[in-house]
Amino acid sequence: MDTSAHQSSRGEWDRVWINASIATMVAVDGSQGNPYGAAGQTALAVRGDRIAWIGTSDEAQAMARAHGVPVEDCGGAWMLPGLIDCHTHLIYGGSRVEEFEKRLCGVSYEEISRTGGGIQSTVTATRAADGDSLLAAATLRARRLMAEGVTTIEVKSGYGLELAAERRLLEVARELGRRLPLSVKTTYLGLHALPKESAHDRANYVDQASGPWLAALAGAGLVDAVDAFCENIAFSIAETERFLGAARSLGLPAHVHAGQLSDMGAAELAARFGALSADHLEYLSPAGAQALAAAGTVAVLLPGAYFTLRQTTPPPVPLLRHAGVALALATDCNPGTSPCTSLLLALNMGCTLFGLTPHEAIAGVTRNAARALGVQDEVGTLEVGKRADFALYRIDRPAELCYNLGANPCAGVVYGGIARLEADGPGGVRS
Ligand code: DI6
Ligand code: FE
Repeated sequence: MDTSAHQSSRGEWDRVWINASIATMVAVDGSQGNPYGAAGQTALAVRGDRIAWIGTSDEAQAMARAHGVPVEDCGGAWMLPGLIDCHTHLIYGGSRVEEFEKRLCGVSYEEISRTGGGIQSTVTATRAADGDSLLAAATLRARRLMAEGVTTIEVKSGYGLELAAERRLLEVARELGRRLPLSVKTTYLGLHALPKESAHDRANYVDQASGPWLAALAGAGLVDAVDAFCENIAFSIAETERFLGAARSLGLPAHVHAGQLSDMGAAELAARFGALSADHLEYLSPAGAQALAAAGTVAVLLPGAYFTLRQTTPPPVPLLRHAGVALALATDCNPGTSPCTSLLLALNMGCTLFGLTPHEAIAGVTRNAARALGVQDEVGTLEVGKRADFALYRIDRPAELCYNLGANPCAGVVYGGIARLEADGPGGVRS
């Protein structure tokens, strides 16, 4: 896409933002001075839901005066592409706060799972919840993400584990995208956990999830991609392969939960299927990293889960870097291992726990997160022709987004060219 400043006739702007420090997040090879892009360009114009022009504030003001274009003064705020949370389990019933509290009061994991805790308790609560209550709870979580400048999220199913409940989760995800100024990509996480009723019939569960359930959900237009938790406590390489093969035959792209607790070769499997992303990757071999690089599969790192599980082996970032794998970061928002609705906190953790540079971390929630969802032609960078999704931050430099612990410097969000300049907080998002 052309980032040059002269793409549209200035009379065709709907609105122009001036006096911003613009981080386009366009990859600039060998860029030393400003890896965030757009040095000297401080204005951005919008036409419809697209970015129409990027240039200097002087030019923008002259054109705005000549053509009567409305001007928004950013007052020196930093402008970034709308952030993308490319891995969430945002929709679920119930909460696991009691479990959290019990554990911290000395109750063992074994006791908790014997008494119905853990992932199965979320499955039970999710199956019992109706669409409206799932939507209400997910809306609250989505608004917390949006208040930080998030404009695109991925949402996985995986807490229904039976056709009707999985369908309800995916329908709620679609509804969320219709109701909020937020783009939602849906993922059918058919292989997340084995439901209790299938404890003695694994093969049948995998058959159902890969066959009739996948076909029905995809046929209803509810599935943008699929995902599987390939892990010794979840699903094997062979089971994951069966599921991904079924998805491929329907033309659906894949994500894979790979290497969270052990290296079973799930990254290589993801690469073999040309997956959009392989996620977690605390346990990854050099061959796995090479395979991801060769396939162009994005590594999605999830420091919230690493932190919550108090893991001590971080993903091998130097290995991934050296292999040339694109790195993304996400919240992994889920009730069990990452009850996190702050992508800015994930940025901080990506730097402090995993050793990403601030530039890598920010690319991981913009440009590379877009790639992880296959939406890089639409969003993820600020370029003429892309959707006008951007966020404004009151910060001195982009790294401040990673530096703060628990602050939200977002001063406004524009989604599809429509401004929401007031930082009106989680309750005040246009809907
Ligand atoms: N990896 C995780 O950490 C979560 N799911 C997954 O695939 C755990 C989900 C939960 O405990 O509810
Ligand atoms: Fe996850």
